[in-house]
Amino acid sequence: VNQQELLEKIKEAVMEGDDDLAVEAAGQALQSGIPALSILNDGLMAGADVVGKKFETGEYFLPQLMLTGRAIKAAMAVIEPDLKSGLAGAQAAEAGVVVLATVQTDIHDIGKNIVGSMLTASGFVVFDLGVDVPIKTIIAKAQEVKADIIGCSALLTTSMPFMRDLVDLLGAMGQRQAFKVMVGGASVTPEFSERIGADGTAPNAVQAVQLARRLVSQRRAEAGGVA
Ligand code: B1M
Repeated sequence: VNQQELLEKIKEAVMEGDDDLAVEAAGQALQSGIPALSILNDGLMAGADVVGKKFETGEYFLPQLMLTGRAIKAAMAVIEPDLKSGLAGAQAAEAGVVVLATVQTDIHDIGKNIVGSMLTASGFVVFDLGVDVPIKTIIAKAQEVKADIIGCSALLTTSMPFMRDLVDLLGAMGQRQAFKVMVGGASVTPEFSERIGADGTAPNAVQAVQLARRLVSQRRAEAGGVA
């Protein structure tokens, strides 16, 4: 079987919501030398996209969405160690403090969890508040732990406006400069991030780590060049 076929097999396992097959195919793909990030992006997320579209058009229903979620989670357990070790140089010094949450009304957490675990593997201290978290709770935690970054995830377009509300609320509290705000999730685009006044977004967990590193250096430079 060639690598393209293996990625296709992963995609199909996700589409069928078959967690055993997803685990088996992810393992085979790793063994054949496919990078973990490609398994995530071109296999798991590609399959999720197809299921999402079929759900939208009424061809699939909620149970299929749930099985797909389960299959992605199962395959993630296989590729996560490789994803983490692919991250260049976990820093000895604390890379930064991140408060992470899926915003209120949204319970999707697979992507957020991957981002959280990649950040942790890269030396960040991550406070993961879970799903459906009110923006006030997120801000309060960020203040409590003196976070460098507030990271918000949302997959529902109806949840995304809460990210804008969070940025606005920080502004109203005179706290906008206190934290960098990073947003993400399947429908979040760089344009959206800019429009709501966030500090950036990333399409996947590896790029989220790179962004977080950039934001922390910016923040430390702004705070007076103390790196
Ligand atoms: Co839901 N769902 N779902 N779902 N679901 C979507 C998001 C949807 C796009 C499917 C579709 O119709 N096309 C659609 C939203 C439509 C819209 O808003 N326009 C949808 C819907 C409608 C719903 C319900 C409303 C269905 C219903 O009940 N009628 C319901 C919502 C419940 C709620 O939240 N209140 C619902 C429920 C569910 C399940 C619970 C069954 C399950 C989630 C299980 C779980 O998370 N524990 C589920 C699933 C599995 C999906 C799809 C199929 C896959 C999501 C996923 O896990 N992807 C999804 C379709 C899709 O996304 N294409 C869909 C894999 C994951 C690795 O990718 O989360 O994008 P992702 O994360 C990536 C990047 O986005 C990025 O890095 C991650 C890793 O590389 N990233 C960040 C994520 N967060 C980041 C934060 C950052 C930076 C990067 O900085 C802080």
